[in-house]
Order: sequence, then C-alpha cells, then structure tokens
Amino acid sequence: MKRILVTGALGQIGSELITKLRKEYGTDAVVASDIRSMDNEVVNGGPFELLDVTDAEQMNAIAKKHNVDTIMHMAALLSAKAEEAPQLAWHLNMGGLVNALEVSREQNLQFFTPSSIGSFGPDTPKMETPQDTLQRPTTMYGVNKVAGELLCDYYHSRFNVDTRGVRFPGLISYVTPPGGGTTDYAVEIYYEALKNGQYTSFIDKGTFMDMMYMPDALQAIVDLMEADPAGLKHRNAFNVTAMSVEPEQIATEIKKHIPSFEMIYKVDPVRQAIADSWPNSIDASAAKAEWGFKTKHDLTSMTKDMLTKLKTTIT
Ligand code: AKB
Repeated sequence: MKRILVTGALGQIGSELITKLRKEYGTDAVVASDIRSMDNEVVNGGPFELLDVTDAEQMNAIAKKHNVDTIMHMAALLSAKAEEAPQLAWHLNMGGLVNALEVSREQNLQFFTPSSIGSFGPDTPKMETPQDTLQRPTTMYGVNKVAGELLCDYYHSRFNVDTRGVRFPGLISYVTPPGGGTTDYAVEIYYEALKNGQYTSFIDKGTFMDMMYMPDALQAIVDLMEADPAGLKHRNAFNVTAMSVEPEQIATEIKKHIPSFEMIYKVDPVRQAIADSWPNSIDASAAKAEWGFKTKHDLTSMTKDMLTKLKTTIT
C-alpha cells in the first residue's frame, strides 16, 4: 500500500491533491502537512501534521513516524510573493526543497515537486516553448524553479532518488484560491464574475499564458508518479499545459454564461513584467510521449464547470 506525505497541503494544489490521493489510495495512506493548521476537510479527513518544511529534522521525523514511501512537496512561495520577499522565497523554496530531497534520499522515497512556466525567462522561445531550451528567468521564483529542476535531476543521477516533476502553467480551481501568483487573475475572474459581475484584471489584455484546470493537473501528478520509469527520458520538469489564453478570451467565455459580465483593466506593473517574461505557449509533447500526459478540459468546458461549482459555494 502506498503511503504519501504531502507538504503545503492547505495550499491551492495541496488541498485538492489530498482529496484526490485519498480517493486513489485510501484516507490513511495520505499524510497532509502544512505550516498552519485549519479546521477544514483536509485536516479532519485523515492524518495531518504541522510541518515547517525548512525544519529538516521535523520533516524527517514525520516521514519516519508515518512510514511513508513518497513525498509530494508542494510548499512554496509563488511568483509575485517571491518578488516581494526574495530572501524569504530563497529560504522557503530552496530550503524546503533540499530538505524534502534529503529525507527522500535517506529514507529511499519516491519524490514529486512541481516546477513552473516561471522557470523560463525573456530569452526563452515564446511560442511552443520546447521541453529542453534556454532558461534564464529574471524573477526569484524562476531562479528557484530552475535551481529546483536541476537539484531534482541531480538527486536522481547522483543518489538514484526516484524524483519526478512537471512544469505547471497557471492552475484554475474553485476549492482553494491561489495566493501570490501571476496567473491568479485567471482564478479571481471567476469568483468576481459571480460575486460582482465584473473583474478588474491586473494582467493586460493580449497577455497569453498557459493554463490548466485543476482536475487535469491532479491527474497528471498521479499519472507521472505511476509511470513506468523505463519510459522516462526526462524525469523532472515536464512541460504540461491545456490551453494558452489571454484575459479577454476568458472574459468572452464567461459572458456566454453571464452576459452582463464586465472586464476592466488596471495593470499591476510588477506582475505584468513577470507575465511578459514567461512563454505565450509551451509544448507538452515530451510529457505526452514519455508518460501519456493528456487533459480533459479546454477553456469552454473549464469555464462551464468553474461557474457551476463556484455558484454553489459563493452565492
Ligand atoms: C504563479 O503565477 O506564480 C504560479 C505559476 C505559474 O507557477 N501560478
């Protein structure tokens, strides 16, 4: 039976990943952990541990206590937050990652962590960004992500740790809002459309970025972790995406359901600069070829589902 420790379990991805993994492998097989405790379903539904990922000893002890065979390391500061506090971002994003990799090495665990489209920079080819290409990001988040990708490859080649990972695009979800990311606009827009009938976007019209609906992202994690290692030429940082969109396209799709919806623009120069340094669209063909990556949702089906699900929670 699998036993998985998830860090950052109360974050945007973690909170839904816990539910997905508990459905796949059983409630007790998945240990949720986070630096904060919250009285929510994640905490109530199965094992939970308070964990500061920068504390290596604590992480080691928790992994041992629950006899886990896998770590899914999700705890991280996102791009805009990391730009506000670059030293903290280095401490948390790199310190947490190296601790999680060390625990995996010492206890011989399988390991997953997400990289991001933020690992690319302004010199990277902007369209259909290849799997293997120039990566010179200009943000602290991007620096953390590239260093993290390399570190995960290193732990595999040097210590034979079964490290795996993807480069996530912006993830759209209705359970836990993201916080401090550049692609957050693409989540906020749905909440605000239902609450107020309008949204003020901090990202300018015409700014294309890759996005993916959360159920597809969670399935990608499970599929990659279960993939036969013999088929993996890459192990970490697979490009994955479902769509390349700009704010007007999301607004147009929302208007099909809420015709009075209005989009206003008040561009935040910091987050706009981050978005401008990222690709317009990435090429996921390596993930498709090596472990069968696929998605179910496009912009149309995602928008319909987001509005339906959110309606029951926020109105
Ligand atoms: C962010 O915007 O920082 C994240 C990401 C694309 O990694 N959503």
